[in-house]
Amino acid sequence: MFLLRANFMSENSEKIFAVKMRANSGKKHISGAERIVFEGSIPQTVKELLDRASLHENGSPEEIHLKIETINPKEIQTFQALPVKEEKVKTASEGLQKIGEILEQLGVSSPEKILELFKETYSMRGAMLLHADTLVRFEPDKERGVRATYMDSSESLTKTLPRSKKNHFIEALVLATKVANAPGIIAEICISDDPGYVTGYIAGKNIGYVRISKLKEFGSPLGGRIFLFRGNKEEASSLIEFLERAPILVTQVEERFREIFPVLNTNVSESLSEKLSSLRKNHLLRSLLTIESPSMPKILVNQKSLLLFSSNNYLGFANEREIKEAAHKAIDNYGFGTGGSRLTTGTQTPHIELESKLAQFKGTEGALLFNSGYAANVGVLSSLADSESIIFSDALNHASIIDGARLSRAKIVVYKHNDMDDLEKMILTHPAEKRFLVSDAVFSMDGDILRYPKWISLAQKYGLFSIVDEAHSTGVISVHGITEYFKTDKKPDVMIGTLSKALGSEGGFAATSSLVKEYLLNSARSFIFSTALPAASSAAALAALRMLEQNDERVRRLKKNIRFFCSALGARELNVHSESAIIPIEVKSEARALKISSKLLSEGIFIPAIRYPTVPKGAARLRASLMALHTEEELAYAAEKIAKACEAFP
Ligand code: WAQ
Ligand code: MG
Repeated sequence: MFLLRANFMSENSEKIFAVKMRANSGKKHISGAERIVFEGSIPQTVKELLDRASLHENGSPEEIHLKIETINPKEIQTFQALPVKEEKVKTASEGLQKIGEILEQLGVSSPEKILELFKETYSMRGAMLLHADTLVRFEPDKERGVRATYMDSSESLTKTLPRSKKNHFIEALVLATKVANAPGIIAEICISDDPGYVTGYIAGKNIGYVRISKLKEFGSPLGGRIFLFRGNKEEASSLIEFLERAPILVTQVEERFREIFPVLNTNVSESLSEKLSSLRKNHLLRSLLTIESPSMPKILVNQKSLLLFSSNNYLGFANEREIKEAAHKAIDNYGFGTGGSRLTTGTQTPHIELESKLAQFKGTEGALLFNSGYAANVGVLSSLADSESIIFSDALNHASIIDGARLSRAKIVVYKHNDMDDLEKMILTHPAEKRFLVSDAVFSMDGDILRYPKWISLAQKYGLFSIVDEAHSTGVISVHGITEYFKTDKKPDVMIGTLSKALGSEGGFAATSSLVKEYLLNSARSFIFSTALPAASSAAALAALRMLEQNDERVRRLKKNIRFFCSALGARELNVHSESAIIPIEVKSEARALKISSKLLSEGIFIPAIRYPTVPKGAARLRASLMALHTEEELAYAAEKIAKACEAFP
């Protein structure tokens, strides 16, 4: 202790400062933190504290208070961090009971009464200062409580640890060490007021820092601190003086930290929660919606009926009697799980039947099933292209194409969205032995259609291996997809597709030549290392393909709905255009998109807000997708509500 003190003095060319930050929104406290640092670290420290103030789960602050004060190095006292012991408990009451037991060991006669007093600490900014035996309170200001302050870990002086990350444990240990060393204190009990933090502690000079894994229910904002002491009124005042004035540095905090947290895990989870708060702050946090019914125009959410404009079940096949019966029958004949990957023991008759049907449907020599459209793109691109290849990829291609291209290690050349001049320029300026051209047939976020005739002629002119992803085109822009839509015989080398959208089932596929199919079967890792889809999925898709070929009525109804909906929106001055079932309504800002979408939700219409990173920042939109089964009344009603919601949030 003396050595360290001498050290500060010899370095007194550099002054020492306390830097404190407190952020609030009106009367609501949002966050607070403090540091003790050398003068040179002030800018960095201020930056970290400001970042922290603006990134708190409690909300964004209206005011941030910063206070920077010099500290007399001679007054600084140092204490070794309390030893830490962990108590894992299952329930909060078990945790509180642990505290009761420790208090009894300390000779406190009424632990339950003390714990009950936490009800009163809830609204306090500081701690309750309580006589351990008489339970008399000694805070001069009972609403505020007593605050321990002017303290930090000694490491922050000598190292520039990146400490912007909120670390409950480090800060609590520093505070607990100061409090435990205060004259007359016998223990401190702490429950966080943070709804997401249920770990708390009891600490004292004789008991150390006893970390208790659960002291309250997750989600509860109840918390507080109670300092227990023994002494008279005068002793209480000098105790308060010490807590509120004496500058303290705590040594060995990092060491304690490493003792209880495996280094990596802690850093990872800390950075995860930071990333999540930043997403929340930028209106980019996602969560799940639970639907209690089939994916149809009307769905049940929380037992409430909603109009759904966000399903890829374009033709309604996901809930079609004939198709469900085919799946039931397959379950009866083949069971549900397949028990193996396709190359080991997972191939059953319906897989083979479906593959040959898909080949016939797409007019290719063969087709290979994958577990999803995503798996198909990833598998096909990563196995066909290699580090010597170039992949020319549309700027708005789906994430699964991007991921597959990245996995292949090929050079990726991105050309402007649907811009055939730019594509040709890129082709001319990027020579390579093996070149691939890949595009969505219908772009998933904009709903526009690939300029296929020009695109395929460029591929053929320059000898590029061409891959089209037909996820949103098959059964939508025409029965068979993009080549039929443009009435051309020129086929790409591979057509990727999905069974999970218009076909109402689950899985993906690649329709291609026998040669490519055989190669994929031997090398596409997402194919090789996945358990085969249930036979029921194949049987359902097979039934859907048959229905689709027998009668294109659903496709025609879907197209009619698209035209009707676009003109209903157009009549209300929302200019939208689409020939696919995806109809984007631009709203630009992420916050506005969320507001409009939640207003619509409150009116019983589900249209999701699509935000970064799915679309570029500032290009947020509502993305309506239509089904053949929507009625004109439903479409007209939604168009009216959408237009009104857009007006309500300009
Ligand atoms: N001095 C006195 N009391 C304080 C102070 C302070 N500097 N700061 C907060 N309090 C009081 C106030 O009433 C709060 O409502 C309450 O304590 C809880 O504060 O090992 O996050 O900042 O992982 O919410 C415990 C860490 C974290 C356990 C505690 O406290 C662990 C925490 P919070
Ligand atoms: Mg808190």
